[in-house]
Amino acid sequence: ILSQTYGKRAEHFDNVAAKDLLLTMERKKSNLCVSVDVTHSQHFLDVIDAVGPYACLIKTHIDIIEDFEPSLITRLQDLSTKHDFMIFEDRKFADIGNTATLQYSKGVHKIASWAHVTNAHSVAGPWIIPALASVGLQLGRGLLMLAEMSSKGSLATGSYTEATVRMAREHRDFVIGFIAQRRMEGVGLNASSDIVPPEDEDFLVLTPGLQLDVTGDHLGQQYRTPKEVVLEAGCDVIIVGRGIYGKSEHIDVQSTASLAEKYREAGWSAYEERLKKYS
Ligand code: UP6
Repeated sequence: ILSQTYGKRAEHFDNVAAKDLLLTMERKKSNLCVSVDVTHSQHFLDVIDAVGPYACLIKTHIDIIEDFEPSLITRLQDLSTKHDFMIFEDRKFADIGNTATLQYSKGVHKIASWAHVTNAHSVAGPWIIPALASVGLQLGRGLLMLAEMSSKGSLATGSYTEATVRMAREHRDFVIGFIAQRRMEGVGLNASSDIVPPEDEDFLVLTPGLQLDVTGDHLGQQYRTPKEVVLEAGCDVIIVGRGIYGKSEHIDVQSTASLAEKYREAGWSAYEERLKKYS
C-alpha cells in the first residue's frame, strides 16, 4: 500500500466516496483535510473559501454552528464545487443502530443528504455499520470507523482497536477506512477471525492531531507533524484544524490560506517521500 499512489489505490475500492476522495487527492495533490471547528456561519464559510484550494476534504462539526440554517448547506456545497473538495461530517455516531440511522438522516442537519463521508464509534457494537449503511450506501456515502483517537488517555487501544478493524472488514462496501494514528491493514487478525482479508487489503487512514510547531492543547489533544503521520506512521490524510484557522473569531484570509498551503505542501511532500521510500 505504501508504495502505491492515491490514484492507483482508488482501484481497490468499490465505494464511490472512497474512490472520489482518492481521485480528488491525486488531482489536487493534496492529502490535507481541514477541520473547520468555528461556530458562526459566515466565519465557517470564509475559512472554507480560504482553505478550499488546498484541501481534498473539509471536515465539519455542523452541530457547533450557532446560527445554522439549511441554506448553509447549499453554500457549503457551492464551495465544494468551486474548490473541488469533498465533505466529511465528523459526527462520531455512537448509539444503537435505530437511533444512529435517525441522527444520520433526520433532524435539523440531515447529514446523509450532504456529507460524502461520516464516522462512527464501535463502542455500541457492529450493528451501527449496517444501520448507517441502510441510509448512506444508496447515496454513495462512505463511513470511517474510529479505531484510535489522538487524545491523551484514549480507551480506543489494543483489543478495542482490533475489534473495530474486524467490524470494518465485514462491511467493506460502506466502511472505507479509519480515524486512527497508524495503518490498520492486518490489525485484529487471529484464529477466531472468519474473514481472510485480501493480500492488498486497503483501508484509508485519516489522522487528526497535527500541528507543525505545537505538541498539544490544554485539553488533552496531542499533536504530531505531517512527516511523522504520513511518512513514519503511513497515514493517508492529515486532519488539521486550529493549526490553520487559529484562535481568532475573525478570519485573516491571507494567513489562513497560506497556512493551508503550508500544511498541504508538508503533507504532500511527506507522501512523495513515502512513495520513494517504499518503491
Ligand atoms: N478529532 C481529534 N482526534 C480524534 C478524532 N477527532 O482531534 O481522535 C477531531 C476533533 C477536531 C479535530 O473533533 O474537530 O479532529 C482536531 O482539531 P485541532 O487540529 O484543532 O486539534
